[in-house]
Amino acid sequence: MSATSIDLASLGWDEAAAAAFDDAARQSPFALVPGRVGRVDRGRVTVHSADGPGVALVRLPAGSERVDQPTTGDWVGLERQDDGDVVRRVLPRRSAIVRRVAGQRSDAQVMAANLDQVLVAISLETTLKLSAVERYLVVAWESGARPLVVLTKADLAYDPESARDEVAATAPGVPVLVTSAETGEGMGVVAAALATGTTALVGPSGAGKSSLVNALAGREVQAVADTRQDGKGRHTTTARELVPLAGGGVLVDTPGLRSIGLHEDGEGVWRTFPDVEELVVRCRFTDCSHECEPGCAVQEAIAHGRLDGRRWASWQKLQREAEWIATRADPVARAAARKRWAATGRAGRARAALKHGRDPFA
Ligand SMILES: Nc1nc2c(ncn2[C@@H]2O[C@H](COP(=O)(O)OP(=O)(O)O)[C@@H](O)[C@H]2O)c(=O)[nH]1
Ligand SMILES: [Mg+2]
Ligand SMILES: [Zn+2]
Repeated sequence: MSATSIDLASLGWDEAAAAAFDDAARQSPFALVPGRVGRVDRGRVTVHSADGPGVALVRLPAGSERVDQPTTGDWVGLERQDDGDVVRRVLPRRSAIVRRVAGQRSDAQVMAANLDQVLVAISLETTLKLSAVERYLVVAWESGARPLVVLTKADLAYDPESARDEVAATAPGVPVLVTSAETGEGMGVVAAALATGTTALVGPSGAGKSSLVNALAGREVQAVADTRQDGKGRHTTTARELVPLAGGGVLVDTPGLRSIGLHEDGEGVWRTFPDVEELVVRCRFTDCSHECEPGCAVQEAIAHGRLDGRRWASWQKLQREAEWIATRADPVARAAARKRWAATGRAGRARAALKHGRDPFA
């Protein structure tokens, strides 16, 4: 345990965290101090507390499930023992990026917790994959935090501005920033956007996440992949996963956030595709497959160039995937979902109707 005392606020401590900690401390038979989880290893975690970072064992109350285990970004109640610290409580999460590893709910794996923003890093070095942007945005919205897209390596791009416009059109309501860790372009704007709260960086390996963290921190806190001939970064083990920034704000950069899948059939898809959902809601046919019915609002929009066919296909794919994941564990729900897929989009329409305060089954 280091002797330096640090301010919990620099770790993202706020009133909500304080209230959750007071609750947990009152209920616990142990004397607890607050801390925030950085790195997680098997049975041991690195916890940042007022005394600095330290390794702790995890001993949660009986009956705790896998989803209850501490993860990067969690606020925990720490018991100080003579021979080391013990995590006794994981405080309730206000948002989280979750990966479902198997069908059962108890197998869900929480990758990062208590996020205010999710930064989707996309490299401009290679051809833009808009469907990948959409997939990460679904995951970001699903977490309960606000998404933000950062296009990296602008110095290697032929036309960064038109790439930005293309992504902005694909990400309605989401800020899209262009940066280069190499030249420093756009870095001030990103720093300002991340100056409050906790931001997790997601995106493919090699997108430049660790370079972004280092540029923002103003020092080498994350290992950056060696440049490879094929232009792809390779996975490098990272030492720091919770990085407080000098100007405020906390960054979360973990290797686990490179290839996250969809979690469940929540709001992520319609938040990512408000334009598509609106068309689906407007379509006058209750059982429309939106494929070939004359007068279908979706097909009309595609025909008139108001909806990109690529984006429509992307919505269908993510929508089906989300429904499939949500129903894997439950054969009855799965059968119902299969029926719904026969009339693609009905679920989305129902959700959108609910969102607008209408009867989804009217
Ligand atoms: N030219 C250029 N290279 C970059 C930039 N950002 C990252 N890179 C390089 O891209 C590779 C992958 O970067 P890294 O930060 O490790 O990506 P991560 O896997 O997302 O963490 C490394 O070789 C970096 O040096 C940039 O803005 N410009
Ligand atoms: Mg990295
Ligand atoms: Zn239709």
